[in-house]
Amino acid sequence: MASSSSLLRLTVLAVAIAAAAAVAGGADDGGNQREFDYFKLTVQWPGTFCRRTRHCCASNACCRGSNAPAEFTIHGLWPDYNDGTWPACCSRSGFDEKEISTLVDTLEKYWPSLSCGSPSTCHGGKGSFWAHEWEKHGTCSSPVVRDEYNYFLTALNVYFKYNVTGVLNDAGYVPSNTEKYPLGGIVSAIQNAFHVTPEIACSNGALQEVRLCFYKDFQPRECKVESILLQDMSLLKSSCPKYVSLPAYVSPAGCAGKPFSVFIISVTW
Ligand code: U2P
Repeated sequence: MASSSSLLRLTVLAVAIAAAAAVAGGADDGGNQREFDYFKLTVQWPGTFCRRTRHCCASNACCRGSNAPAEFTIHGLWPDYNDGTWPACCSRSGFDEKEISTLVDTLEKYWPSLSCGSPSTCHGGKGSFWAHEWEKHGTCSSPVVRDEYNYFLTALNVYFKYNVTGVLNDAGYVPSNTEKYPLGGIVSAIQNAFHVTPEIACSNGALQEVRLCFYKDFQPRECKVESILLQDMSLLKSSCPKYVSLPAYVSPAGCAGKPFSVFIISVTW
């Protein structure tokens, strides 16, 4: 018969193994991650992002010269928890570009990669920006978003419906390499349009990302529950100064729109 101290040791071991499995869930099959609470659509500003481009490549939309994106583009549609954390890598369902072949042209335009790097995917590899977003976030979006195709299509639909670029332009916040705009004014413009407060992220004083949150039926909601809002006051603590820039796109030095001219030739012929 087991002594009470060995029973205790076994219990402690079992609890430790269970806890480790829960933390590691994202890296494995993700089966033990609980269902998410809400969605967050994050859009990024190419004018800010493209300033950091050091070299060009065909996969980087910053390198498209005059055809580079002039609107906010999608970073991702992320399932999140109310406590400010999020699940990741929820299944072994690897990215398959064939499944979204009918969406590729639209995704190239509105959900392009803004860098040449290959981000990590969930199971030890590297892949495209889309592969990263699907494996890390898309796989955690069920049961609302059933499969890869539906995940990308849903993100596009929400992005088109909640047009951050249009709202900011209409409020007079247009790309400029000389102006600075009040962060409060930008937030108010989005609040007035969508009746929720966005999260805003900046890089070196320039607006980099706008994040909008949604219930699972894609009605807009606040990103954080009130108690968390009070705790961290995400806006006040944001990476943004009181006045932010919205940089106009400048072709990255040394890129000279090269991959774009290759693209033109293939289209013309
Ligand atoms: O903010 C840095 C990175 O953390 C991930 N993130 C952030 C907030 C959130 O609500 N959910 C979330 O997943 C993003 O990771 P990525 O998709 O870029 O790998 C975000 O960029």
